[in-house]
Amino acid sequence: MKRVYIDTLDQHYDEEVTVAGFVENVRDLQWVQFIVLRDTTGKVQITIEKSEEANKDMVELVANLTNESTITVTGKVVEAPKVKMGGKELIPSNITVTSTSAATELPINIKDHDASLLDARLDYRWLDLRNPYNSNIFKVQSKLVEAMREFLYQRNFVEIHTPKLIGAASESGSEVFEVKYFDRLAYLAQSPQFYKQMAMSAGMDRIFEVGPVFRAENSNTNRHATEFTGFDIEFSFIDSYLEVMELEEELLTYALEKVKASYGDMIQEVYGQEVVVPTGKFPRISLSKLYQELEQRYGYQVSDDAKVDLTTEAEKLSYQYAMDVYGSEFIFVTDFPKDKRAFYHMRKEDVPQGYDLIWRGVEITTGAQREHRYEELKKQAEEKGLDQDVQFYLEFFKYGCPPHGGFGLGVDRLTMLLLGIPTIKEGQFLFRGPNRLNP
Ligand code: AMO
Repeated sequence: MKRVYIDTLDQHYDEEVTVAGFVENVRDLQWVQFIVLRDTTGKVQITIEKSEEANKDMVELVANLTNESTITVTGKVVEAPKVKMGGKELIPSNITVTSTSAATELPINIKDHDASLLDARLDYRWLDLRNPYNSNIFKVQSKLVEAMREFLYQRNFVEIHTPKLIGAASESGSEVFEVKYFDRLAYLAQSPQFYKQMAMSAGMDRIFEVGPVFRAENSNTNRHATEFTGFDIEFSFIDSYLEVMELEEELLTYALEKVKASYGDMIQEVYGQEVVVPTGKFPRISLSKLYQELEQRYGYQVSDDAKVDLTTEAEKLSYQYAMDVYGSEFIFVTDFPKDKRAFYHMRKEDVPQGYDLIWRGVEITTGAQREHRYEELKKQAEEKGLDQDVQFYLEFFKYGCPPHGGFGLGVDRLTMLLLGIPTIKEGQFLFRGPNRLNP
């Protein structure tokens, strides 16, 4: 089928074209019938004069057409200044119904994204995503990921694909899903961490992966999912984790610039969010200094026990702090205590050489320089009681491995924050959480 998209109809006045999409609405009046046809780029009115003898069959077809059926329409594009939908209409010579929607009433309201309960919307996600407010989220997400990939390709990074079925728990040993694997157990990867480091040991120098990440976390928050898309990067021959932070600054600045150029106006108009492209380095602060600042400036107090990590409230307030003091939406937090960080983070004077990056008050990244020296790494794994679980991983470091570092970004969180949507459930094509495995 030689088909044109609705947003290009302006280039086809007085020509005959074919369009295809969903029937958003049908009005059957005494003398005329109107269809609102929707494709992924927009909507157009199709007008059928009932009195025209040639339209007889078409008129009958339209009289029985249900909303959300799919049709293919061939017709002439004509200027019609009075028509609200772009000042044009399509006068059809042929309409073919390619699928019939079972109901005139849908199980959820797809015209107003706020009208139905979120759970019902997720149950009928394929209908929910027919609302452009919801599906445009993925156009933006796609652009964001494309831009990040592009940035890395330009810098000679190689995209790899690591297995998600693994023989031993990765990272921490907790929060891991077990799966039956023939007559034994396998696990779903909690991150590509070990394999991206293996690529460093393999001499691949600079790699990244965009792929599924599984976490058996029973968290019902607006930012947690049990499966999400991780954007993971690793590169070799670094002197310090500061280089990892620099790469991330550049990557995000590049990606936001590209997203703004393509969708900045739409994001402002539809989601009410400005895409702010960072203009310089992101501010950096140690965890303990951050707590001091939050207390002094905003009276935020927590027990010393809580100060060993970022509380959700501290994350939120760190956004205010970064904006008030630096005019930055991003802030790097460093110098976490070693028992709160992964065993594979390199330590200097016992301080893990890593960071969290907070954007608009939510953690989007953990990154670090890794411990690449076999003996040290083994010791750090033993300290956390993980040395048995990670034995296969320790092998990667026995036969030489360059100093390296990297970070992991959550694509779904980035999407949610970029568009200011209230929950990660809407930033994922299909949300997976403790209580949701369907559709
Ligand atoms: P971390 O566990 O911090 O680090 O994960 C990296 C980023 O992934 C996102 N994220 C999540 N998104 C949605 N739901 C979740 N349950 C969830 N958990 C994490 C966040 C987070 O910052 N291996 C390290 C990364 C590295 O050091 O390279 C890791 O996985 O945006």
